[in-house]
Amino acid sequence: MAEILSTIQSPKDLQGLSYKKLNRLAEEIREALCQLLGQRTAHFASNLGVVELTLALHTSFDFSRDRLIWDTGHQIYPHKLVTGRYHDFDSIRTRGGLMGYPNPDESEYDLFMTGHAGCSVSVGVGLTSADDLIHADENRHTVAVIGDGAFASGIVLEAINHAGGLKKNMTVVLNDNKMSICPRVGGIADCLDRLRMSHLYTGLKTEIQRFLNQMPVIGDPVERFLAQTKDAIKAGMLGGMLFEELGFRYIGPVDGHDIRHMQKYLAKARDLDAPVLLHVVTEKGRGFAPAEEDPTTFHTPAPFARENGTAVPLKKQKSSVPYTQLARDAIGAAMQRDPRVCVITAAMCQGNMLEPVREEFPDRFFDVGICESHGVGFAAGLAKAGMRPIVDIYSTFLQRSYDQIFQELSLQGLPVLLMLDRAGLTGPDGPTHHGVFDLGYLRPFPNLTVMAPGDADELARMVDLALSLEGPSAIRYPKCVAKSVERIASPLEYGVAETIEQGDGGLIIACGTMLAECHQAVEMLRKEGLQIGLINARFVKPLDTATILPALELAPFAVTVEEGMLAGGFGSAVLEAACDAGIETARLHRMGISDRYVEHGDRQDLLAELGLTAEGIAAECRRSAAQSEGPRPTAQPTVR
Ligand SMILES: Cc1ncc(C[n+]2csc(CCOP(=O)(O)OP(=O)(O)O)c2C)c(N)n1
Repeated sequence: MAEILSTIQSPKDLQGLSYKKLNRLAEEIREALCQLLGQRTAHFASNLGVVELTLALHTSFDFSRDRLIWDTGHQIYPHKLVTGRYHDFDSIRTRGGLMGYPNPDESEYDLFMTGHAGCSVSVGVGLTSADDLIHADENRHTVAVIGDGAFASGIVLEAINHAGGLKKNMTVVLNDNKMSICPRVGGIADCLDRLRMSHLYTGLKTEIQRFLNQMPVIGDPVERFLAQTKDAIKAGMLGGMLFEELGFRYIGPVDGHDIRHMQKYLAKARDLDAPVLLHVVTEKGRGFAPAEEDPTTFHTPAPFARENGTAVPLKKQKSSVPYTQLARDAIGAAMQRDPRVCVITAAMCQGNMLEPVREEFPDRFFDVGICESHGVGFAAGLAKAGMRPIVDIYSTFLQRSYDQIFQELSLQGLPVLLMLDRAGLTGPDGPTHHGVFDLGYLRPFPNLTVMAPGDADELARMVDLALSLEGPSAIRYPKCVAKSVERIASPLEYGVAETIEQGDGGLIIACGTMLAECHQAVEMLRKEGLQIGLINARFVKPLDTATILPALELAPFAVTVEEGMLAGGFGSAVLEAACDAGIETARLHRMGISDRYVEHGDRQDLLAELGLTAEGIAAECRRSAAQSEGPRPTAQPTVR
């Protein structure tokens, strides 16, 4: 089936192809995408939507010298397929295989490793400016491709402001498919909706048809349609003028599935002496009916088989409950109990599994779009006025809000709860998405309580505790099925760790859900005759020095275990506390992620490579036990 695609070694091979062949190639690319989704979870609907756009871009420019930046980068699969990676495509998102995002190590056509939304225009402005200074005679052109969801990020508006002022020629292709992962939100979304209705859009007829179908039956639909279309065209022109006022030339809306049409406007954009916003209208999920109908589910669907145009899930949904769901349930329960509690997501309603909460509490559910920094600032305002906001954002994306956590939350001491989902290794998305920096970036704030549930049973209790606090707090939990660690659990008390096992052969201090692996390691070692103590830290800040330090002092060795960067992390906190208390630290070993980026791959495989499994932890204990001189004689701990 991949008759043409299999012959494309580089975009240069696209140059001689007729439109008929390019359109056939588009079909083959879609087929390759569908086949991949039979094998594993991957980004799907966004990629189906940009097939023609990708071909138009690569036939209009030579990106071995011109510059192409894919914003976010999750829609890069068709680009990978035509830039020499067709034969490796099956390996995408697997350990050692192609990355699911742009990766400069894979191809000269991937300029930046991206993964977080909103970076493309800033980077593009930088490239354009440098090319003007360094490669002035080479006439390189920069193109940033950005979706309408990412387009509303604050950083994009900052970049547009800058580019409009610099007035240098570059092209921002706004890929407008009306969707973020969920339907896009906000005033810019409304503005784009009206722009889509303006006269330049060649797909207007279909749009009219859809529009009429959606009209309520009261009144005369045709009359109402005409009135609204007139308004839309007027507003559309004004919307275009908005970009013009900002210093951009606005072209569009253009049908993003018409290669010839896009080539025409890309050439126009290249030749204008100004930054250009090319507004391209595409359909997310294009070419596969189930994805067209439900682009949210098909943003990153689980593997499926195609049967008569439908998608049949291949794997049974896991029946076990992930931490994300426990978090969602705890949030919902808190909102049920307390009308001051509200929840904020940054375009990740689906990923955060918050749909039922959105349904039940529409007034207290806020999707701020891909605007994490605004989300935290917004929460601060809500808290100041008396609400109890919960900001539910993936660990990696919360990094975007660092200054708001500092200025608007911590400095004000406001009671906002940050829920850091996907904290730890996230698996196939890779280094752009691993949530491994949070402990390092949250620990320095003096009044921020930082918790990490040791197991399934602690998460909801931590949410309740956090909501009872008068200051800011954070709870981190990973992307995995929630496990329970069998024990008689002690009640959750503020700032108090839980001692699960006593043992004079050594000590493990577990941070967060590493507890289950640590617990298993203790059991394995016990069978070998090594009695290891186990502490479930529960609190990263404040650290329970009253429990941890005496145990540390008595133990022949101690190991801290965390799913995150070692620099500034939980182990560092223990090390600092020990050092401050004058306890010898040579026998304290920290397990976690050393000074490097972790690649993409199956989460469990990645953890195993890092030694963050029961076997790995047990092995570290055996090594440490062998190095230590046996139990130390000190009877009295010096710190209490
Ligand atoms: C800073 C940041 N927040 C959240 C995400 C998660 N995310 C990945 S793709 C996506 C939707 C992007 O929508 P859009 O830009 O319109 O692209 P589309 O998928 O519709 O083509 C989101 C929210 C991210 N990658 N980066």
